[in-house]
Amino acid sequence: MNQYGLDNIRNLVLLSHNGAGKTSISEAALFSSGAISRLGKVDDGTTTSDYDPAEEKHHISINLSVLPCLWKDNKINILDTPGYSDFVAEVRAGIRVCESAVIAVCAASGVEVGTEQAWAYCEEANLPRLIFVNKMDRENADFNRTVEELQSKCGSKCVPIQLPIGSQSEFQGAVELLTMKSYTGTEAKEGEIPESMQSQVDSFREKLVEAAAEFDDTLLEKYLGGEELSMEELNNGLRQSVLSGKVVPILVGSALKNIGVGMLLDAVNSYLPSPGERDFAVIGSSGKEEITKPDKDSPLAALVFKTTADPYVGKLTYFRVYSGTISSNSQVWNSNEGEAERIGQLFTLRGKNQEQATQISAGDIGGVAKLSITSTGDTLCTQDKPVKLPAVSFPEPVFSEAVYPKTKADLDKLGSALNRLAEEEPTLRVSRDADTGETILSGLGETQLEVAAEKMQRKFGVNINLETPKVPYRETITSSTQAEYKHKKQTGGHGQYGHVMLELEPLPNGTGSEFADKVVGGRIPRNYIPAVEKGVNEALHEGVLARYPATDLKVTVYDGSFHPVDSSEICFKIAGAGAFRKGMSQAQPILLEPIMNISVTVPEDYTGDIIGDLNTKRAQLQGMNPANGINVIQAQVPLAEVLRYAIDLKSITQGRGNFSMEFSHYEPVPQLNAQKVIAERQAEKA
Ligand SMILES: Nc1nc2c(ncn2[C@@H]2O[C@H](COP(=O)(O)OP(=O)(O)OP(=O)(O)O)[C@@H](O)[C@H]2O)c(=O)[nH]1
Ligand SMILES: [Mg+2]
Repeated sequence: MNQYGLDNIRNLVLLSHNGAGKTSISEAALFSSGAISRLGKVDDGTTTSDYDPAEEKHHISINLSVLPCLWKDNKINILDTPGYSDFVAEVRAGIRVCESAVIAVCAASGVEVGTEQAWAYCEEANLPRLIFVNKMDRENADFNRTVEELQSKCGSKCVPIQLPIGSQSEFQGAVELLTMKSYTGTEAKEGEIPESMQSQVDSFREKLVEAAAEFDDTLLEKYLGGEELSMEELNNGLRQSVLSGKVVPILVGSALKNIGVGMLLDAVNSYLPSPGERDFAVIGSSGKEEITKPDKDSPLAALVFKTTADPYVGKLTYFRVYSGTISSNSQVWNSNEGEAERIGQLFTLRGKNQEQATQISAGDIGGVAKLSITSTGDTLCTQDKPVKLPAVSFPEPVFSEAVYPKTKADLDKLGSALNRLAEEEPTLRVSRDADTGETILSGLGETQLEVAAEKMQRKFGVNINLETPKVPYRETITSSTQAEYKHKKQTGGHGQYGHVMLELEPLPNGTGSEFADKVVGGRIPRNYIPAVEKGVNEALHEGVLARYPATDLKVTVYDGSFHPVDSSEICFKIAGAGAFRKGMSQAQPILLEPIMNISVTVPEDYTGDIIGDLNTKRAQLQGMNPANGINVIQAQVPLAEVLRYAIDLKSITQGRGNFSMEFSHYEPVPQLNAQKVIAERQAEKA
């Protein structure tokens, strides 16, 4: 497979709403091209793409897979992505390293949220693309309705270049509108266009020819002049329109029955760009982004877009070469780290299978094991011509859970396992909450974290439970008071004596705690004051309501007494802490909770639902910014109410919404909620 380069490769990312059939399409493509000899099935867990045990178990894709196949004169690197939104990082990585896309749409469900999302990503990345209307064999499959939905949601540039022959259980194949040839069955046997379809074929062909001619002035003139356009002219016209993003051809088929997938690959070869046809951006030593022509004889520039922990070879790095060539057993320069990296044996990958390669050159995708300094997003290049390729942009984590190891042995391995996990998945973050002491795992959703926990168990042998993170409540006082505590014990010989009088006053929200000393006349000797302060500080860690840290208050020691023989530092520490606890109980203590600034971005239609939901969460609306059909809703909301907001937002908007959140300040917890928190805390401590 080594002689494939800039002109005869297609890097193709498969995108869709979850379950529209990407993995089945890629499996059928591998089978039709002879890359595999047995057609696997998602439902049996036997596809080349979904080889990860978690994918086999859940029957969904979780990881990006690279699936090369040879089709006629080209090598097509199919990048199969997950449709489930928690794994969107894999989609972003796939889009970043491909020149073109195929969006799969289910002929029964039509355009779904994930279809719109995929479309938006392609528009953003400016990717020439095809649409494959899949599952034509299914009950309720309806090609015309799906095309209408596509045209109304994605625009009239979506144009069918095929029409299905039959539908649902009668689905057999397709008529190609440009060539006017009809193909049926898995073997794509050529046959007659069914009589009943003739007028429909004519009218759709007319529209397609118009679209093919529209963006080329000479063609358009010929067409308008009533001249017949040659097949070559039509094909070229259509190709140019697809490359410039003015036309998106719609094809049709059934991946499960392997009908239409061969024709899809033909269309990929005919209409989608090769790596040589797409310039790419590099950031040179000046720091500026420049657009460059790909060239296999230029110095190396390769982007690392994925890192996995492979059970056999260990750390496995996937890269896409943009220019130059990378060779096995060589040395390259990692420009992000500013260090040399040793390259061992290179591979081409197909799902979990690796084939040794001596070189991977411009336009192609490869893998290498056991790199030491390189991580996802880095550029590999040469030391004398260092460049950086813009990295993949990944979304920020929005959903967190606390990680609890099941046993002591799990605890010991936890840190390193979590770090390796985060290395594989750029949207996973590990942190420690200093207030609650919990280890927090953050990602894009509940499913991603569940899968991550399974992976920890399977790959690293670490068993964990995931729990909703604790809220870092605090306590404060609402009135001033004075309190006195005398620690006095007479036990046999040497006694114990410390006597402290404190004044407690509330401070403004967010100021923290202060300690002052107003003792005069040596009523407490100077050398014992630090011990009093230490006692107070220790007591501050656990307030009197529910043992949450006390804050926003001032503690002044103003009097006390001592005993020349029995007093000691420890006695004054005990007395300081005792006086503080007594004072805090007297000073009308209350519970404080963290309030977050939340910003929710949704299509305008969801505004009412979002606000209604936020109202049930004790939120205070701060503002709205509707523009272009999108509304950004800003509010302040207690953290306790939005610990699982990622899940709520997804269910309200079917995944069409985004949000971000940051800490704002602490506020008193309303009485009823406070009682509940205190009761829960007491039960927990007991
Ligand atoms: N009837 C029918 N079922 C199909 C077809 N293609 C896929 N399926 C079924 O649809 C389900 C999902 O297919 P996948 O290939 O896993 O879809 P996917 O887009 O890769 O799914 P995710 O990766 O999880 O987003 C499976 O049960 C497939 O067997 C088709 O052409 N016809
Ligand atoms: Mg899949």
